[in-house]
Amino acid sequence: MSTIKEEVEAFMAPIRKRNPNEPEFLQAVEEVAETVLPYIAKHPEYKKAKILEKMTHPERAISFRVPWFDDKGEFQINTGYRVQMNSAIGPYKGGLRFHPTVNLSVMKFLAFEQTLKNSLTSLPMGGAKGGSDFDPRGKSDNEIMRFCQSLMTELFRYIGADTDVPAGDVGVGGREIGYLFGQYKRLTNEFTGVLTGKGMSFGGSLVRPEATGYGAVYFTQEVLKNVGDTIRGKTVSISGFGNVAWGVAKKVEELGGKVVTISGPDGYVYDEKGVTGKKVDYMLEMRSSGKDKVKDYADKFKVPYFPGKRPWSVKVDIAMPCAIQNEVDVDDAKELIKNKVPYLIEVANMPTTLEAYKLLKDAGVVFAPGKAVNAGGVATSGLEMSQNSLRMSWSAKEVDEKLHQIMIAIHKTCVKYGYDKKAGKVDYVKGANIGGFVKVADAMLAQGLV
Ligand code: 2IT
Repeated sequence: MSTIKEEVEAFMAPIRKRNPNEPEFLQAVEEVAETVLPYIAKHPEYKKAKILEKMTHPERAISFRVPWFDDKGEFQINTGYRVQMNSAIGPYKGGLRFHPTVNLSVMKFLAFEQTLKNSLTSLPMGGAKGGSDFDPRGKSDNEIMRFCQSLMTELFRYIGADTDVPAGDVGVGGREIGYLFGQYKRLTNEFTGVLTGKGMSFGGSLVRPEATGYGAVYFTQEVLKNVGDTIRGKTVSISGFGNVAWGVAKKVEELGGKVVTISGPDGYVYDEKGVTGKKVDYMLEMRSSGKDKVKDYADKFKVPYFPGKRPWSVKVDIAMPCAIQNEVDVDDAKELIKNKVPYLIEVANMPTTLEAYKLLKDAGVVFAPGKAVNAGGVATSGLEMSQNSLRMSWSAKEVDEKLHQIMIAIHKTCVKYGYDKKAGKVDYVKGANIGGFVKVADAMLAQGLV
């Protein structure tokens, strides 16, 4: 009998060989393999059909040139991507990211995570991700528009309301979705629900802007409830100050908790009194300024600012990384453990390195993975698709209630597949990975060798 470690190594060896120089993708696959392989061992039908192996091959990975003129009239070129990972349970679905760190590895890890995440939502959505290494920082509105139009001029031939439905992610918000939608409509002469996160005047859904953050806090509520605890009175550290961090801050305040940090690429701010009220709205102002830094918050509200630092050394009750992959490393994990932070709730996609996760787990920190916690964003995109198909729109209350129920159900799924009787606690990583895997795997089995 081989150990789990040996089994994971044997599984990973050909994947490493096939995907050299793709550390993020390999990291995401390895984390899933560690928990799903032992499950597959008890389900020979998945093993025989090589379901998990197949899931690591994108069904299609597209990369293309995106030429555009900047405001000085200079020629600029970026790379655009769309990785269509898995369409077993529905049309491809997942965000577009504009960020200088975007490359094929990042796209593939995100598309792989998205496949399991979308399955967890219980809605019929396959997994995809796309974007570009374009850096929106400091770009004018016209430059953003020209870039979006050029990207869509190539992307439009691969997507469609029943084929692949992109949305926003880091660096892509309502403004970018508007420009992308306009160009798609112009090229195809069709007004369809081909993108989500649209403006309210052209098919968007209420609560979609708040959904990722709200969903994350609803999930956190369930995690706490499960151990007889609540958010009321808890201090929370968050990283980032974008759309997701904003939604988290709003909901934490509403439920009586207190967010005490936000961060940007320039450093973090510590606001002992809490990021509340007008200060939450100011996050949006900072975001739309395009400056990508949080020092302005510290200057405006006269709170301490720590340049070049991440917020994980602050002693809090709940740490919620909301920014980007691998933003919590081994040193950060040691700080969190030293400060006895009881909960690490991932809100970004894979914000914790594999090594940091293992340290936190061994130290008994309750750890919830991004693919479960942040699924409320894409779930509400799924609700936007439903509304577009119905040619109707639901009230904010209706959407919020559906979102809340979906997050409660995802938590239940995590408990179902992740509860460890011997330890008397839930392994959320295991629960989310197996819970997401099963539905996709069953659909893949049923559809044969495709
Ligand atoms: O990571 C994510 O789940 C997203 N960026 C949202 C994707 C979507 O299709 O709404």
